[in-house]
Amino acid sequence: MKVKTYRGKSLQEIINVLNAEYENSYAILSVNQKLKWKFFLFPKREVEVVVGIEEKVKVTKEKETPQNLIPSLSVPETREISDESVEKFLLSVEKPPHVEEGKPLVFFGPTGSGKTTHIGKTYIDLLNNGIEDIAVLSLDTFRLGAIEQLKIFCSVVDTPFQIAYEPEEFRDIVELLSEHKVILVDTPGVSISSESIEELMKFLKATETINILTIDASRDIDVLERYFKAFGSLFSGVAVTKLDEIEEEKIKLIRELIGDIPVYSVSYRQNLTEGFKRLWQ
Ligand SMILES: Nc1nc2c(ncn2[C@@H]2O[C@H](COP(=O)(O)OP(=O)(O)OP(=O)(O)O)[C@@H](O)[C@H]2O)c(=O)[nH]1
Ligand SMILES: [Mg+2]
Repeated sequence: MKVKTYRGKSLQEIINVLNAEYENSYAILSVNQKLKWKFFLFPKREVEVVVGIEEKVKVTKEKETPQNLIPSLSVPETREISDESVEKFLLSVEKPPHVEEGKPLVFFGPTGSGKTTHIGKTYIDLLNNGIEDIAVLSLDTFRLGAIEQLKIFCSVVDTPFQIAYEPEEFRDIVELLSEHKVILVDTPGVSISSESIEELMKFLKATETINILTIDASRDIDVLERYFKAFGSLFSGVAVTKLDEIEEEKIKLIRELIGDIPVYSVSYRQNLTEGFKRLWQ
């Protein structure tokens, strides 16, 4: 399955194009509506649809695509970090060691740092690179709706999804899923408080995992520094999110902060199908 983003004036318009191109072999993963300001006064409504498409289906009527409905890569967003800056950053950082098959990648970090989005982006990136044998697991049991987000995503992309409420359950589920090439684990947001770290530790001790501290690049450097100190003993690497929300200069500070800690992946767009680079293999 490939995942693509379409933008147009209305959902119906996008559906018409999808029907013409892919008949029934697509699934809508998410729908968003945005107002785009043009010439300051006149907002333009834009609908953004993320779609999963069966790869075997051939695009038959390409010519019928309306001019105003172009796959997202060709639509520039208002605030963009240059790809060169991201590339430069990625070239300078430490690469993570090879990830053993079936070893869970646990994304943990502060609330709102982009963990769940990062799992979605990782999933799509793997899929687009031919890796389909993926399972998703969530420890995110505290927040209403938090599980739903991933559960719906997994059901649409037809991927095993499990929830672990207790450390022992986590260990058992990981064992059960160990046949999968990649296991992605979402977690509840943690604060620097020892209580929330201890809670997470119980799970991480239950089985062998690769723990990835997910940091939001737009947070103040001293706040990030505190997270590095608090979680220092816990993680094998970092995932850096929201690089699109910072000025070019700040990338250097983030780079300094990371030092020789391996960077597993970075994201620099809110959208699931864009702005993501994975360094782990
Ligand atoms: N601009 C931008 N926004 C992002 C990026 N990654 C995530 N976001 C946004 O950040 C917000 C929080 O993302 P989540 O994935 O829900 O964060 P989380 O860490 O799972 O949050 P909790 O589960 O509440 O701890 C959402 O609005 C995302 O769309 C990114 O790379 N760029
Ligand atoms: Mg989350």
